[in-house]
Amino acid sequence: MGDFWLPEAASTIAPEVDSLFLFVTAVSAILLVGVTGAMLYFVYRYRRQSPGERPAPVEESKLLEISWIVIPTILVLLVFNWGFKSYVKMHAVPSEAYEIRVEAQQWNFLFEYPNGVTSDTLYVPEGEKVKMRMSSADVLHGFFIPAFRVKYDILPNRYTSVWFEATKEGDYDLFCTEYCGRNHSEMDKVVRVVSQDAFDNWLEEAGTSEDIPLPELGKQLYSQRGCQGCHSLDGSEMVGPSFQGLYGRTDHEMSDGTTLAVDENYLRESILKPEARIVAGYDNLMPGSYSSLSERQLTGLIEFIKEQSDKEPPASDQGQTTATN
Ligand code: HEC
Ligand SMILES: [Cu+2]
Repeated sequence: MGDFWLPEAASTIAPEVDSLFLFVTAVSAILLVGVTGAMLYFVYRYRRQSPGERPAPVEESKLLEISWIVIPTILVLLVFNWGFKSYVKMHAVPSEAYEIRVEAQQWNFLFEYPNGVTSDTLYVPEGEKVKMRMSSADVLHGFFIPAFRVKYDILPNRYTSVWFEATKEGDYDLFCTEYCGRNHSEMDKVVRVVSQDAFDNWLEEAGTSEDIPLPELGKQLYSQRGCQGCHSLDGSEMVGPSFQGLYGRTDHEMSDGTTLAVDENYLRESILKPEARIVAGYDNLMPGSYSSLSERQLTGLIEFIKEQSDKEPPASDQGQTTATN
């Protein structure tokens, strides 16, 4: 368990975060002591000792001036470089990561695994990269696992994600870190890190529940909600573009000439707000009525569309569908 100073470090990124934190703290402490000490010494050393005394003229010292510019600059750039590298590592989700869905709502977290199992304790296998794909059914929430040193906002109307690799079996805390209403303080859950075998067993056992898996749900909705009337799965053109090979495209052209990468947020927007961006070569004919789909139905459709593609997801995984010219 942790100590008075920091919580236990139980993920691959944690030691990196901690060493940077310790470095910044140590440098700050040294500077604090140095500056305060020099100040106190000068107050004593140069105090006025007789009523008529005036300060001696001060000579400029090039060496001193250069050093108090250069040394702090080096320190600041060091911290920037170090922090930026860790930041990139934390936010570039490895493509092979195991994906768990997080649905936050007032005041609960629900975790959903690829086979459709849902649970309110987050089970993760030790030594495996895990990606959390998160969305909120209502307001802004936060996702924070102190022992893993991961923290990210969960937003309504879009996905955000974090990833981590747990290094030690055990139970850890998970909190919401955005004030989200009356019972915000009750939004705490347990993260249970178990061995890969124990995880597989748990998942299989829990899988005997009657919840149907997301892609299966998406497939049902695809026919029930009429998508199949306008979108084929085999590449053939209908009123709308085919879903075959759609997800993961990085050069998807819009009617205004921009191209974008097709990720989950683009699919989400295309279903909820079809008028926001029109695919090149098509008309704005898609009904705008799908905004009434539940979060789970929407995710099901997106998972189903993803299954129609064998492409890797686009590299930018932090939410934005960036349009470029
Ligand atoms: C009446 C026909 C119609 C129906 C029904 C329809 N769509 Fe569409 N859809 C379109 C058209 C036309 C476009 C292309 C124009 C645009 O981007 O708005 C489109 C675009 C899309 C896109 C973006 C495709 C791309 O290539 O970028 C997605 C994703 C999508 N639809 C999903 C769905 C889903 C899911 C359903 C069912 C819940 C559905 N659509 C039902 C006509 C339809
Ligand atoms: Cu919350």
